[in-house]
Amino acid sequence: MTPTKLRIGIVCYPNFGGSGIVATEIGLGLAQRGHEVHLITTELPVRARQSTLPIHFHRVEVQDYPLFEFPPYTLALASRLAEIAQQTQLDILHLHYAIPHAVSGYLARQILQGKGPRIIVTLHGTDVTRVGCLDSYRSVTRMALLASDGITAPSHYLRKVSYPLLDLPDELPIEVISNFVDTQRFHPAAQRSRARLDTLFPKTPDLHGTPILAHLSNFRPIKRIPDVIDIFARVNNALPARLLLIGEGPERRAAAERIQELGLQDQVCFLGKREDVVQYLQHCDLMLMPSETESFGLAALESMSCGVPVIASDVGGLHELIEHQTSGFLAPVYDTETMAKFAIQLLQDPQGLEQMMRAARKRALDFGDQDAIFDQYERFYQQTLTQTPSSYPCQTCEENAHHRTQEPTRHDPATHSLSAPPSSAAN
Ligand code: GMT
Repeated sequence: MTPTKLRIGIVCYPNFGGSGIVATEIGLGLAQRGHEVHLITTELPVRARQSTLPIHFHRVEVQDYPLFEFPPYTLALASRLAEIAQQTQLDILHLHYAIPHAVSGYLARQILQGKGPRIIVTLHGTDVTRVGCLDSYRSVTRMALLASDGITAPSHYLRKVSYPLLDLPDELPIEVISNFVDTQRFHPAAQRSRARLDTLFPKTPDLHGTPILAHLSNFRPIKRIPDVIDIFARVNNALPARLLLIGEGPERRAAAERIQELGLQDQVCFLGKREDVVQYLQHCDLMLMPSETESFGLAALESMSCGVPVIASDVGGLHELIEHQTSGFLAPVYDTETMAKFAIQLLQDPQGLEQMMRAARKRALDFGDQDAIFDQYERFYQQTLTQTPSSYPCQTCEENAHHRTQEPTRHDPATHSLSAPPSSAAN
């Protein structure tokens, strides 16, 4: 889209979490477009490992010391960001997941004495809804966000709740830029076949060819794994089925125990963490996402892009992504009975299932195709670069109580005035 090539630093948690995936894919997509991309993380993110694109990787080393109960990652990252920003003359520093990355970015700017790249923070979900809003983190996160040059969120839901939860002023712009998927990589199977996954269920040959429900997550309590199992058990009572669990996390052991208690162990396959999820997803019938909250639900979009409809709780960004009864189903959170009812209804109606599979794929193409989203990020970066860099709070006027009570949106260091930028979008 834009001919200007930028030097972009990207910071994220490099694990299997959605925020790390989104951050890495933005980096890869923008490198593909000719920008100079620097990934600054504790290890090379999963999705960057197999890429041949010329991405620069800078490891963040967190030095430990016997006195420390917790190694100070925030400080190590801040020092590394300042060093890299200076060495590589970054134009943009894009920080994913506010805690503590927004604060490290803020500190890096202080080290660079206000010079250096424009700082953009992408809020992802629990950095606002579960962690950022806690007393232990809210004030420092808020301060770092006020001092940033731009903030984005992947859904209107997350944008809206960020204001009250982080106590942000209404005038502070938060740009909604949706999460996205590579619809060419995450695609429906040329020939969908449940039988392709039969080898994953070797102990139940009599069930080979029966429907397969899937769940993909990091198995944290917020994902409601017991509800996934409950929905599956209800479906299986109505019609024989199988369950594919993809991912790894703290709830996995309890899940295995519950499945054993229900006597369903031979119908459930734990695949663990996978980098190659497409080949499994694209042969499943349905995806279950009964999460307690979800700012976006990246796994739902990936599943839909593979032509697999999602039955989800009607929360957060899932409400914006899934069109109820067209490209999936939404039910009240914790209502496993209704979610199971939708699943049974669909699995008993092959034509309806086919139709919904096509609608899910279409929704992914229309809503979250990555090229349109990369255009948006490029525009947002350019817009941020045309603004005066933010430097709130500033040494010169830090003592000015007026500035604090007026809740500045962006502080202009040239005039020490505090005003909303031209593109200010009200809450
Ligand atoms: O916020 C989190 O729980 C972590 C984060 C992650 O790294 O997995 O997930 C959030 O960010 C994803 C990418 O933007 C979203 O798709 C997830 O919906 C969101 N998770 C929650 O809001 C619970």
